[in-house]
Amino acid sequence: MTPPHNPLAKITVLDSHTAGEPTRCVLAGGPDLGSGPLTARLERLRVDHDHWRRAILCEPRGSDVIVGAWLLPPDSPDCAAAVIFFNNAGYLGMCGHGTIGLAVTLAYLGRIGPGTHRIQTPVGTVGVNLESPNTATIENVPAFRHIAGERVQVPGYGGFAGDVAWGGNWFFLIKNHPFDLRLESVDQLTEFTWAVRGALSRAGITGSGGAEIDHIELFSNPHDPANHGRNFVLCPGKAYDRSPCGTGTSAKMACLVADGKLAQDDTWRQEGILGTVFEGRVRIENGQVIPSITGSAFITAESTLLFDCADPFREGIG
Ligand code: PYC
Repeated sequence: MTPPHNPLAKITVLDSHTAGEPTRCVLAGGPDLGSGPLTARLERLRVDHDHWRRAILCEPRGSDVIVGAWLLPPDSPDCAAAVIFFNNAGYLGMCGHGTIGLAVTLAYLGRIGPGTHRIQTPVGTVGVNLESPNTATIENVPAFRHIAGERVQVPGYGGFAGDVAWGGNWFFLIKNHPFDLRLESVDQLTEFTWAVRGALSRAGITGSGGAEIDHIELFSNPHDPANHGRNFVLCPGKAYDRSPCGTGTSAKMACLVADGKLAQDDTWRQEGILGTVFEGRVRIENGQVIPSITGSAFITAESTLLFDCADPFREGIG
């Protein structure tokens, strides 16, 4: 008799969205990444088990928009958890919306309570203050502007100036452009920002140490006067961030501090393309800009992903 199903594996996930941007938190199942420093475990996932990233996030079980948050035991006793963020294209250093989603997920599971916690990420330990079951403030890794006003020639569009900044990922931030940042224009915004990314790469414009700039961020005036600015962020796998982007807001605040336009404890209300808002602040410590981002997340699903040996798409499409 042929068995009806032949599961290769089961992976338990909890899905949430933060300001509209989804996060899939991997709770159990999947490969053993061993122990030791988180960067070594990320390397094991990247080199030996990358098919699991695609299987969990890409179609037919996921989509280009989802960011994965692989929950792991911390290797430091003062941390509540460790996490590796990933998407349809690869791995992220940090993820602001994802960390808020993770905090709300851990609260939903009863693994953390109200108050402050520390979470390890591959680019450093971040702080989380769980303020309510759905709201958290994260304290990010230090952010900084690497290059101010770099010009790039974008084929078909012309020349644009932007700042190169780190907010846990590398960003190119453009203020002056001809586009209206509204949902109806996302195809046009995606094509433009994708062209900017290609132009930066061809021109050899990078973050420090030659790091690829894989997030492009456009700014405009906010639609809601209660906010300070609106953004559109293109993520590395060509999906746009539905949220105002925590690492992108961190990079923006580092540029504002460098320009003398934001000081410690000022509030920066960053509106995203859906109109949702992250509230940002900075702390300056030993000359470093340490951003905080407050946002809300909601649990959307508790699921078990099944991977059948006979399924031609068990490792995802793409
Ligand atoms: O919130 O930092 C963020 C983020 C990065 C990519 C998608 N969201």
